[in-house]
Amino acid sequence: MSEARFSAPSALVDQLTECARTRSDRVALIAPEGASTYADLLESSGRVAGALLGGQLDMKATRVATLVPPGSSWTATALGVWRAGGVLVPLPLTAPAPELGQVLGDSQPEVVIAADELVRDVAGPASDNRVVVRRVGELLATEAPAHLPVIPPNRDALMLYTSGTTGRPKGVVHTHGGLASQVGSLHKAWGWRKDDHVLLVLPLHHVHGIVNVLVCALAAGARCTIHPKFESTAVWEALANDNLTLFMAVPTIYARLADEHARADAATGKSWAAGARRLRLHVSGSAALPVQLHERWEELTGHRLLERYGMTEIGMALSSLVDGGRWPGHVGWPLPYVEVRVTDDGGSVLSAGEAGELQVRGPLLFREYWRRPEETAEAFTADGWFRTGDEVVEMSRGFRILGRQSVDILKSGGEKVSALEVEEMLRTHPEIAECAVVGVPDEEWGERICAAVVAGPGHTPDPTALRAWARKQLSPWKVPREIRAVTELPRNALGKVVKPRVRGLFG
Ligand code: MCA
Ligand code: AMP
Repeated sequence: MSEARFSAPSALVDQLTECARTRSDRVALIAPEGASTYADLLESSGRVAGALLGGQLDMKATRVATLVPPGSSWTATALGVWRAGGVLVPLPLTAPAPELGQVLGDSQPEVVIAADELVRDVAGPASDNRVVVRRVGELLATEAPAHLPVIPPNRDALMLYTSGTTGRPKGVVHTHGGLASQVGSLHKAWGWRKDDHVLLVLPLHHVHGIVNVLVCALAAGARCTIHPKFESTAVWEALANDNLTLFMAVPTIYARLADEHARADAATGKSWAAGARRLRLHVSGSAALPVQLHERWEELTGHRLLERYGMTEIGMALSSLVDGGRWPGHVGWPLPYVEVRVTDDGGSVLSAGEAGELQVRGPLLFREYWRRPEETAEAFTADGWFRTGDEVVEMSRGFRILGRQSVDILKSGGEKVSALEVEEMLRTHPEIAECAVVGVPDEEWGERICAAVVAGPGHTPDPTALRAWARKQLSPWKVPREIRAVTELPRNALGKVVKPRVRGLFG
C-alpha cells in the first residue's frame, strides 16, 4: 500500500518560527508559568539560543540535554536549542541517576539545561560525564543575538532514547526535515487548524507528547494548555471548562479518567462528560486500546476514540479517520506520506487479511540509532523498509495490531520496557542468581511488569526491598510492580526460559 512520496520543504524550526511570527500576539501556551504568546516564545527561545551559542555562529548539531518539566520554559528551551542549531535530548524527569548517567554518557551533550529544582538530580551524572549543567533561568535571562543560523532540513534535531531487544536504550535521531514531515502528515490527517486548543498531559521525552501534541499545535498556530503531570480530576476540569478542541493520551490515561468519572457525584460527572463531548477529537495511541475501554469512553463522552499507531523511530504510521471509520480494535490506515507493507518471516509481501510484520517507509523516519551503524542497518530491509517488529493484519476496517514479535518488548502505561534490560539490572543484585521479567495483561497498565527471581545460595530476597533497590537504578515504569521468589525458572528442553510459563506464575 502506498501514498504519494513527500519531501519536507523546510526544517521544523523554520515552520515553527515562521508560524510564530504570523501569530505573534496570539496565546501559544497556557502553562504553570502563565500564558505566553507566540511573540513571547520567539523572544524566550531567542534568548536560550543566544546563551547556547555564546558568540558562535551555529551549534552544528551539538547535543543539548534537558531536564525541564513540561511548560513554557521547556518549550522555549527546545525551540532555543533548535534555533541555535543544536540537537535536543530531553531526559525523562523521573529517571534515577544511573539512567541519567547512561543517556549523558551515550549522547555526549555539551551541556545539560536543568530547571532550578532539578539541578541536584542531574549534577552527579553530569559531572561523571563531564557535562556542564546550566540553569534554564540563567539562559532565559541572556540577550538574544541579532542573527541565528540557517538550519538545513537534514540537520539532526531530536534524540529520544528507546529500549530494544539488545543492550542499553538507544538514541533515536530525528532530523528537522523528518519532524516537519511528521507534523505535515498529522496536520493533514487530523485537520489541525489555528483555532485548535489541545491539552498536553504527557511527558516530554517521547514523540507522542513532543510531536503529536506540542509541536503540532505550535506549527499550526494553535494553543496548548500544559499540565506538567497527569492528574485525572484536573484533566476532567480542563475538559469541562477550558474550551479545548483536542485531547490525546495513552490508554492508561483514558482508563484512569473513566474510573475518576465513575467516582464523581452525578452533577460533576454530568458537567465533565458534557465538556468532553464539546471537543472535536479524542485520540488514543502508544499502546493497545482495549475494545471495552473504547466503548466505555464512547458511552461517557459520545466520542469514538481515534486510534493511531506509531513508534519512536517512525513517528505516526497508521490512523483511523477524522471523518469516517473508527472501529474498536483497529488503528486505521497509512497516514499521508507513509508507505506500509506486511511481510512474512522470509520477507515476502503479504496481502490484506494475512498476518505478518509491519514495515514502514517514508520521509518521517528517524535517521539512525545514535552511533550504532550496525543496529541501524539491521533495523531496515535491504530495500529501505523499517522493520517495526509489530505483528499486524490489514482488515476491511483498517489495520489491527496483533502484538510484538518479541516477548521481551513490553508496554506499561504507554512506556516501552525491555525485559532484558530489567533482567540484566536485577541480576546485578547480590541476592539474585537468576530472573525472568514478563508483561502480564493488566486493565490499568496494559501490561504489568513482573519478575520471577531465583535467590542465590543462602539468600531470601525480600520483594519490597528489591523494588526499593530497583527504583534507584531504573525509571519508575521499568521497576517490576510484582516480584516473586521461585525455586527455579520454567525452562524448555534446551534450557531456555519459557516466558509464557513465567507469565502464568502471576495472577
Ligand atoms: C508511573 N508508574 C508507572 C508508570 N508510570 N508504572 C508502570 N508503568 C508506567 N508507565 C509508577 C510510579 O512510579 C508509581 O510507582 C506508580 O506507578 C503510580 O504513579 P502515578 O503518579 O500514579 O503515575 P503517573 O505518574 O500518573 O504515570 C502514569 C501515566 C504515565 C500518566 C500513565 O506513565 C504516562 O504519562 N505515560 C505515558 C507515556 C508516553 O507518553 N508514552 C508514549 C511513548 P509506585 O507506586 O511504585 O510509587 S510511545 C510514543 O511516543 C510512540 C511514538 C507512540 O506511538 O505514541
Ligand atoms: P515506542 O517505541 O515507545 O514509541 O513504542 C512503539 C510501540 O508501541 C509500537 O511498536 C507498538 O508495539 C506500540 N503501539 C503504539 N501505538 C499502538 C496502538 N495504537 N496499538 C497497539 N500498539 C501500539
